[in-house]
Amino acid sequence: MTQGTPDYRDAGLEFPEGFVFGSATASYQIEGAAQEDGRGASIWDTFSRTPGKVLHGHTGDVACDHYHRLDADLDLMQRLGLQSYRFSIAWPRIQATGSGPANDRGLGFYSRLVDGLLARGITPIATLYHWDLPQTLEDAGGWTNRDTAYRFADYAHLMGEALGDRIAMWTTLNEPWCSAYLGYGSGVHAPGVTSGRAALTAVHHLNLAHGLGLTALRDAVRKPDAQYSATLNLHSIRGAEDAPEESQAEAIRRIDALANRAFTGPMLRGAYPADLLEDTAAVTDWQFVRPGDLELIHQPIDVLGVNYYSTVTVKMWDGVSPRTNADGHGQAAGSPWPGSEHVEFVQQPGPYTAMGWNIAPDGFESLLVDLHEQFPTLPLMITENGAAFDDVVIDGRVHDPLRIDYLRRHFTAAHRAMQRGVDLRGYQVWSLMDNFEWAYGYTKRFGIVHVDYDTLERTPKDSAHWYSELIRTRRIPE
Ligand code: IFM
Repeated sequence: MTQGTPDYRDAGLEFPEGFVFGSATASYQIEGAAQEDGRGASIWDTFSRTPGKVLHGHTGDVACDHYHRLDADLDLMQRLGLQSYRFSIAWPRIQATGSGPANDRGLGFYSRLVDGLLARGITPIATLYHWDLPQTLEDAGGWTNRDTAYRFADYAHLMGEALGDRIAMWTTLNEPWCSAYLGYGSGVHAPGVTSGRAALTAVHHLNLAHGLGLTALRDAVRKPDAQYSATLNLHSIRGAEDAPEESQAEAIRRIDALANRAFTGPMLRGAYPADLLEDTAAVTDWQFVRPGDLELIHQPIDVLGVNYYSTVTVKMWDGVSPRTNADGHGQAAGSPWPGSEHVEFVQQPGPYTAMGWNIAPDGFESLLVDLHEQFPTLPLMITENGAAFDDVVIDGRVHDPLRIDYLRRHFTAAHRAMQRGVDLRGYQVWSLMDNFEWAYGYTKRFGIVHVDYDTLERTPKDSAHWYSELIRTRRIPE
């Protein structure tokens, strides 16, 4: 914290009635049962089996075995007092190859999940795409192929028909930044492509999938009060103080264009930012944007989902200091910043989580306030926030004071943002349980519930009890 910055440990702050407290997970990270009931292969099945891509060769084959432990996990959510549960649907469970009729056994699982939530008084929030693209679609080009957006719309329609009578809030995509830039740019995520042009092509087709998917959902859903959203991991960007002001401003503008406005522009304003097109002109001519696409993408949404973990600090590379990749996503052969590879991500002051990400609740508050200023009438929902730490079970308990402190400070930041006028509707803590953390395999624990990967036993951590108390009282506990 710099001098004069609050420590974000205010006690007793109260959240308003109607604010929805929940927790989040994603299909590939928890379900397991990777070959069961007609599920097809996803790009993460392929990627995790490719030597060297995921730490220790971990895969999602078993994960938390949530697929087989559904009822017990639902009971756990109820015991914790969750008011909402944000989960994602594995597209290859519904359409093994990414097209064609829906697989009834796949639908059956999500139908039981939704019914189980409703029976326990927990509001279902469903994400259609949290990175597990059917491998067959990737074989045809994945998100670099325009057709994938149309396949996504068909899948969205199937889900709207099947669950549209019960889902309270739909999210089209989770963090398309990761799908595009980590999947096709740096290659640290599936499918592991390293091409700036492919990454930007994927950005557009993901945006198109969002628009087409929303339209298809709206067409199929028979629940008039259902809400529609997309979830973005918007970057909270700071300038490196040791750099000249122009260097900071230029670096911030470039990263903001690639990370944030490449999505908020088309989705919320109906246009790609002119500076994004200029910055990336040497990488692509954006001819993949066809006439009429922006109208298709620019669909009304009810809520914008925001995922926040930490900040990034940038300056223009001065040719002297070694280029670091301190953005928390690891070193990679390719770049996740097409056209702006000369922006330097500098080491940020701690403290850090086990991911090496800096803990910065002030960056959270400013991101929310900034979003509200840009889109004053758009309600927001925190669809992910949380932290990984190296937790251990001792005598049946997991003491995780660092996670409690992280959550306390970020709930405080969210509350402060609300005091400044931000229309924040709820908060889904990442994650309900420890799970498969993508390229890090099972080595990073984000859960408020500990999972023993040998026995698959669940143990609520101290943070889970702390969160239960927050939900029960609507006040940040002392
Ligand atoms: O685990 C991920 C999640 O799948 C997407 N958002 C960030 C989390 C932590 O890295």
